[in-house]
Amino acid sequence: MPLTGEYIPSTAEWARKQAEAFESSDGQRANTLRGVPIVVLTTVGAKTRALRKTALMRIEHEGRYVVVASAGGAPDEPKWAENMRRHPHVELQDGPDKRDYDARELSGDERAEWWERAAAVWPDYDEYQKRTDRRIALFLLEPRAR
Ligand code: F42
Repeated sequence: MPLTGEYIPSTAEWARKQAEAFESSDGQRANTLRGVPIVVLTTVGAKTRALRKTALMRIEHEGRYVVVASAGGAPDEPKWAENMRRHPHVELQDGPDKRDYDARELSGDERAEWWERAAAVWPDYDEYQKRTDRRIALFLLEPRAR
């Protein structure tokens, strides 16, 4: 069941533009960052309950995805992370495919395994983690039963 609600654009202009161009072109445009594929995550706002759309690096393995709340290693966690803790039902668009997922925050060995996969796709994640005392959260997205 797709998410419904008012869409409120991100205040990060560059990221908003990429998310909107990607979504409006069915994933045909604005679909990479420095040549690496991206996806667009839709979350329900923790406070507004509005739809929030976020461009993120595409990290996929056997039909499941992980999203990395790095925000470039900024001290503050990206807002979409708390949205997902409050409302784990999310949508993810990969190319033309938009599906519903349940988000679950990772820890322990499972987190370490997926961190390796994430850093293999986007090595800067290791740099981002060095820049902040904040432990960068990883969320696993598992397909919801249709
Ligand atoms: N960010 C990452 O963290 N990881 C990535 O892998 C990543 C890849 C990526 C690729 C391409 C690209 O264009 C951007 C990429 N980004 C990546 C940046 C990402 O798209 C986001 O811009 C970034 O993670 C910051 O996310 P954010 O949710 O903090 O966005 C801010 C700028 C924002 O939009 N804030 C809103 C605002 O009004 O200031 C609020 C958004 C929100 O969700 N509000 C909540 C609500 O209820 O609506 C309330 C939140 C609260 O508790 O206050």
